[in-house]
Amino acid sequence: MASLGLMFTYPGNPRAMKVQAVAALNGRTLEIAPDFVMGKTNKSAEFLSDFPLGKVPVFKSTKGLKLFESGAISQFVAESGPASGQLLGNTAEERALIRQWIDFADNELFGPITPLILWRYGMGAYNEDQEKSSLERLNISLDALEKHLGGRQYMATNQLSLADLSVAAGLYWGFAQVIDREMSSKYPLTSEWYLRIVENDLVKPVFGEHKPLEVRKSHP
Ligand SMILES: N[C@@H](CCC(=O)N[C@@H](CS)C(=O)NCC(=O)O)C(=O)O
Repeated sequence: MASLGLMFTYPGNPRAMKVQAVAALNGRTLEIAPDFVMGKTNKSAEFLSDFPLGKVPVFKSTKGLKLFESGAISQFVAESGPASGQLLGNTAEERALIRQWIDFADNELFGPITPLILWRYGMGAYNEDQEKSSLERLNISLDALEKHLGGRQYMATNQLSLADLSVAAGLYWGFAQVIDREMSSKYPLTSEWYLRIVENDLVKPVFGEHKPLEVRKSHP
């Protein structure tokens, strides 16, 4: 089947993985811009004239639609195939619940996790106050997920939806750098659910093998 379009991103970007997993579940394909260089391509005049924020992922559809924000790109890709009902919801209630978890992932997971991982990836300075407050925020979010997942297989409906992919993408860097064995043992349902999503047959080739973090890096 013809490609839906071209996505610009760097390798290992969970926001782009979310989009690619949506495509995989929907039986659709999209291309990844082959020569993209983070910090260079996305700051070039040509890129900025299409996408002034200079952030990735961004997407150009084969029909010329230009999209930034991974949530909007995911929605477009989800709408473009036979699993759109599964991914986006079949009723007003399902669509609202799925949207709720998409927003939760952006605000309550990417929000606290980003400052926790930046210095651990060597991309910023350690700040003790920020580390403490971000960990507190992350624990509140994980407590909420753990309570919600009691008796549930999936985040919003009874099948894998964009809610699951968005929350898994939001936790991807967290499980890579922050949520180590000790921390994840406090959140068994969330940890099991995360594996259920990232090890789904269609999702796994996108998210890659999950390698549990033994002990997170402590402050420098
Ligand atoms: N809300 C946006 C966030 C995009 C974003 O922050 N992307 C980062 C990389 S993961 C970026 O491109 N940063 C470059 C910059 O801020 O200059 C989305 O979901 O797409």
